[in-house]
Amino acid sequence: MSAPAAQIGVTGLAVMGRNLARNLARHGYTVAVHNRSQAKTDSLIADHGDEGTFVPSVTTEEFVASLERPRKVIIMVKAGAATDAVIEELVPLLDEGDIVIDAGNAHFPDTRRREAALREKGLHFVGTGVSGGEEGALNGPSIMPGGSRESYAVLGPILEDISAKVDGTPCCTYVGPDGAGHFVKMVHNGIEYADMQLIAEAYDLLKQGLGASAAEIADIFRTWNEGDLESFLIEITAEVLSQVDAETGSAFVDVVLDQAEQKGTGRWTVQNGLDLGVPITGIAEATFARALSGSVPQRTAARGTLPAHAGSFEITDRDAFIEDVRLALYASKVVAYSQGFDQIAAASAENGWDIDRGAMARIWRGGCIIRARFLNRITEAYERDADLPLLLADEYFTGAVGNGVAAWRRVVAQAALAGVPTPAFSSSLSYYDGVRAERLPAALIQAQRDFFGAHTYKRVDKDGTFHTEWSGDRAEHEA
Ligand code: NBP
Repeated sequence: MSAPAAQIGVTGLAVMGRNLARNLARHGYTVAVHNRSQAKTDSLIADHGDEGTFVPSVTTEEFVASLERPRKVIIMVKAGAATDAVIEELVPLLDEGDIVIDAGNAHFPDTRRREAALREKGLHFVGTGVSGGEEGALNGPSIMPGGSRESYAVLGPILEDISAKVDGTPCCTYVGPDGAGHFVKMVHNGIEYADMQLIAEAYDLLKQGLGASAAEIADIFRTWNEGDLESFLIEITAEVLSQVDAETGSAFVDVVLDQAEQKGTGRWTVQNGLDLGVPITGIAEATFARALSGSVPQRTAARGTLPAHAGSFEITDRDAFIEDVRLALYASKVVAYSQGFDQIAAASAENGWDIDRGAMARIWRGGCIIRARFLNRITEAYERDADLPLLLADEYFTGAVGNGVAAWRRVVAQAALAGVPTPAFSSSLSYYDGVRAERLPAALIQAQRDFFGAHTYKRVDKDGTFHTEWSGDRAEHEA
């Protein structure tokens, strides 16, 4: 008897692929499964074969043959060369109209290249962001698919089915053509960096400002998780801070080496922000803060050498300080998201992606690492005005952030006086003050540029482009 035709296939059965395949099977889909080395396929069937209908294959040829048409093949392998290798193997075996889905963490320019190459062969290529780690892949991730609308019509219902749900709404929607899905996933990860850094700064302020223990700070985060800050990251922060190291009996966080690693998506986000000229200072500071933490020779050279000339925190009202830090955290977080959504808007305009930012906030409400209550507020803001030029300027956010500005200033000022680094808190406040300024010192920069490079300038009082003869009679000419 021939094996049943599978509705969808997954190749690459490490933690993510294995769990995504199980998620599909648990939702009643017949799932073809394949892995380069057979052992992972065998162990999936041995451990979880009873969770649904799997069609295991040893070779790529068998795998492709086990799929109904149009074939839907999810690739879940290590991003980069492995993805190209798998595509190369698959493509000659596929037929026009088949859909190849890359659900790994591809860099969006690679997705654009692959989509164009497969489109030429009559195939659909869907670069899909998947967030939520292995737990999300199994129980419902946030899914950000790009590619053609035609492919989404076939694939979308399946992906929506297996995605996380919030209030009955799937955390999956069509993002936009070619690399749009992976782009949005990249910005999601960049925002995740900013969110984590801001939480870490809040923890440090509470620790150094109040001399609070990890367990005490865990309780503060637990309380915060009942309000506007409610989110997965705040929740797990409380969990991590409550953990006691079995070996030493110390707080777990105190035995972890203070060097944060990164896999590269934060760096991609910052590089792209620079390419687009969009200030994503929250994400950039978060990425650089990780780099600083890992700069061991520099830290060794500076520790105990660079004078601090710092005072200490002067906190008279413990609860008021905690509330100030909470408000500063919320305001800085809104800045980071506002900047990330600006980046999405800029890339969308540049690439003709037509991304609905409110929908992106909606599909991030569940399944993914940055899932949070306040994403509803972002969706509502873009529902009020789909072309909102600045999320911070939405009526809800002006109120919510405005409410905390005085606290934010106090926290950043106290940290600076006490010599405690708050790169993301303070740069976010600077961004806030910069973007709302009546007039910026950029006028002087433009004048300097005209002085040494004849780069010209515009005037506040009349139209046109001008240059001053700096090395001559200093007369102004229209350029
Ligand atoms: P890994 O990123 O660890 O990749 C391992 C898989 O890639 C194995 O199935 C391996 O096959 C396969 N593979 C490699 Br390596 N080279 C290959 C090649 N040349 N041809 C065919 N297969 C090859 O797996 P993962 O952690 O499950 O992540 C999968 C994807 O999902 C990645 O792109 C990752 O960035 C993304 N992602 C991961 C997470 C997470 O939390 N882990 C979250 C979101 C997205 P083998 O078994 O034969 O070696």
